Amino acid sequence: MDNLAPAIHPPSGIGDNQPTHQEVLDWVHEVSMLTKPENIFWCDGSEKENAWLLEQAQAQGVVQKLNEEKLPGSYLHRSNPNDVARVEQFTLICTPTKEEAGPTNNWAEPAETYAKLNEMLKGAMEGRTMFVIPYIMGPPDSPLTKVGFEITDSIYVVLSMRIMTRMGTVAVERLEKSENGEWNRGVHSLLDVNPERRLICHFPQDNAIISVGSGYGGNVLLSKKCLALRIGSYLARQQGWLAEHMLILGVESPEGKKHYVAAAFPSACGKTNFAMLIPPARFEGWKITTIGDDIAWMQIGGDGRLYAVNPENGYFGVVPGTSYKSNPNAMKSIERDTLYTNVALTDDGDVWWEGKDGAPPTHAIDWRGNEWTPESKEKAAHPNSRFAVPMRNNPVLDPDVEKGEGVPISAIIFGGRRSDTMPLVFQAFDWEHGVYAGATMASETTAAATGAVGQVRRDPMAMLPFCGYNMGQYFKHWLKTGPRLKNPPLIFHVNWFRKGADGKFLWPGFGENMRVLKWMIDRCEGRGGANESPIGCVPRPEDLDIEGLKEVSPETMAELLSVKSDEWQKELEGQQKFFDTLGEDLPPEMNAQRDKVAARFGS
Ligand code: OXD
Ligand code: MN
Repeated sequence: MDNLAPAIHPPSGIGDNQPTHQEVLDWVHEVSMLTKPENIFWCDGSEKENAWLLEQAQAQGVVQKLNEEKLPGSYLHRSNPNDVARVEQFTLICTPTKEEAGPTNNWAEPAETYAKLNEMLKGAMEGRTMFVIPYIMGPPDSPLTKVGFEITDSIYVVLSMRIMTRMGTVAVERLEKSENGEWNRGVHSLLDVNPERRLICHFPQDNAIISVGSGYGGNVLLSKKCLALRIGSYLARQQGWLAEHMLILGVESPEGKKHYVAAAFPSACGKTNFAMLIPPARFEGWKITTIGDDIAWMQIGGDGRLYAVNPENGYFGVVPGTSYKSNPNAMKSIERDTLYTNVALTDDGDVWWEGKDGAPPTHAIDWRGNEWTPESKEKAAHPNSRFAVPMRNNPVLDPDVEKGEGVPISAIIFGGRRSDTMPLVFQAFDWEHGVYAGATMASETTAAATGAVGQVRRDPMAMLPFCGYNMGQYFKHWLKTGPRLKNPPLIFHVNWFRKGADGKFLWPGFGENMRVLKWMIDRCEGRGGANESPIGCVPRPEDLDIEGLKEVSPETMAELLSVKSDEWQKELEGQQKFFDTLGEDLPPEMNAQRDKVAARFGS
């Protein structure tokens, strides 16, 4: 754990790469006058710096080196047990008016919040080192790329940001060349890692973030959820692009025809697995490649298509359940250069988690640092334990991942974790209907955020915890984007998680999802049959290639693709209730689409 680790003093040539940009210098000076660190460490992202920081982090017990033969270049970090997930109730959007943040966000008045945070940050870094991390989000030569600076007193944050972003001199250079001078100010302090003093605050108008009291990735790697999604979505609306909680993958046919697809699923619904999918034997010659596993920034290209970049440089994935069965490419990616958080440590310096291939170890140290055996009641790894790994480790990384203009998107997929109601897949009739399908997305909750697990909650476009402004305005921005596209992507909705009467999943998921993806690609190419149902175009069983998929009987297939009127009456009521909470900003098109579905059901 890195709570209150004392200051570290680098030798000359490390930590002294201070930029000359006056605004950055003034801001760092101001924060240091408030937080009173013992020293300031200017990060440059170099190998030399990283090696030195890793030594210090080990000496301070912040990370532990893992077995070099089994997991070269890999480390384990344990977070404070009270600090293992995002905290949505303490995540604030601080816009001048409450209305701008909208009813789905926790709003706080900016001036009052700054005052409160300044009070909390007074002297917060005394006796400690303040790190300044310059980073960019996006490929170095993309017009979408954004510059950020994060100040932190956590060495774990520095080590993680080096994996998750393009960090160091590249950001300083980009800022020097920038025409609009736009850059994000992020301040993070662990304080005393006290849940009572934990706040993740966003100031979209100031392009600023202040996060205190947590050391958990989603709350403190300010590049990711805070900048790339919450502030990003706010900037995207102003600047006419889209910042979305979506993976991006490439699908290449044996003939070499390639499509790119972006997909939004709520946290811990298998985005990383889907982004690295290995097609089953039946699809020999098909290739899936990854552009990104969590976030997509998309803009309209000169040809009127939607183009996407992945702003990140690494993956911050959920570990439990990752195995050679569920995601062989992730397993290969995390064999080296990986920073693990809150997994179990085996006696030979390897890592273990529930759902890993093979038998559990007979003895391990669990994520809390306690002795663990298979008889223990506690989990060995926390359900939201994570890996942070550079994307270049991914064996199926797409060759165009660094392309500044991005990759053209043929299809957008929305999906959630639903035991019933939602068929395996359907296609929206058009862009507006697709926006409604995204706006009404719902999912059963998981361990990626604190709170009850397993309850259905509406999570429009998987952005409920990440939209930095009013959700109704966000839907409007989506609605406006469609007509600006000459050749818009088709929009689909999937559900890998439907269950039968026995409570078991009906669809095997993982690599077999290729079969559904193939149908979507067929639809993009003007092929692929479907039935027009009240909720959209649903494939008939014969439209999906399920050859070789023995575990799915014709009855199961029929159940998976069924659209049941009684379930949908309930669903439409749930949608209505959600829409009602969005108040006057909800675009009328959303209720109109809902009414059309009801009318198609004849109600
Ligand atoms: C994540 C999340 O960590 O969505 O990606 O919670
Ligand atoms: Mn996510």
